[in-house]
Amino acid sequence: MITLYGCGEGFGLPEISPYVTKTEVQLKMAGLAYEKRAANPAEGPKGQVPFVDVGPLGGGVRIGDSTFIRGYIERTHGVDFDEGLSPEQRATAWAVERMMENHFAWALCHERWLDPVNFAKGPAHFFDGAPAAVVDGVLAEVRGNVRAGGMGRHSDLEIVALGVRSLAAVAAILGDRRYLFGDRPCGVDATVFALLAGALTPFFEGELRRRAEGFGTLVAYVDRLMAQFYPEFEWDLEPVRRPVAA
Ligand SMILES: N[C@@H](CCC(=O)N[C@@H](CS)C(=O)NCC(=O)O)C(=O)O
Repeated sequence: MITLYGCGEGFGLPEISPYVTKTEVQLKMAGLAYEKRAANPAEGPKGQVPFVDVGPLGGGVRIGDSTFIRGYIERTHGVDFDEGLSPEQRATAWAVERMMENHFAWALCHERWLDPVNFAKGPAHFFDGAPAAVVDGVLAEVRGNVRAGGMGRHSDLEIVALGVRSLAAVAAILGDRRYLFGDRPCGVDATVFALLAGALTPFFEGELRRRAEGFGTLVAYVDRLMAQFYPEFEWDLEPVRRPVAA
């Protein structure tokens, strides 16, 4: 039995962490049974979620990082998430995955963590009950990480502009297809779905979300994959779609 450790439902999403969502969707794509538990990222082998425990009765080997978990699933369970893709499509899939996880995700992190209103209603609750100094320390660390990743060196408008370029790139690759590379989902669909759902959740306000809402094909793509992989979850984009009263 595989045990998947993540954050759990929240922020208007079936899973708070986009990386955990990616792994969960890939487990569902592979048709593998798994159990899900909430964990403190520090308990994972890389100090982050997701991580999985793949031993019997949850006492076995722990693997951290969504990309290495994917590799484990593919090697151990005879799955190729990119089956049927040409070498060029596989290369594009990898490039899109890196763009979304290592670039777009920083724009999302900036909107969620460094906008004071979004932070207060969302991530701040990870630290409920903690002294203010602890919260300030975490925020300083996040700000440092966003800056070290490069994104935090830009103005708010520049960060949104970079995020929008990634959205436009994904929309161009998707075209009018059901999934990124055709009629069946491949590995990178899990990543793209996870990051786009994170950007679109009506739980947070922000320019990046507003710009994401403007990509109708991406909104429909997230709706589709949400219904397919989280049919039990009430994905409520109504506040986003409802016309704003004059
Ligand atoms: N490269 C990692 C990224 C995972 C990641 O950034 N996880 C975040 C939650 S969204 C985390 O655990 N952050 C806690 C930390 O870095 O201390 C993956 O693909 O799994």
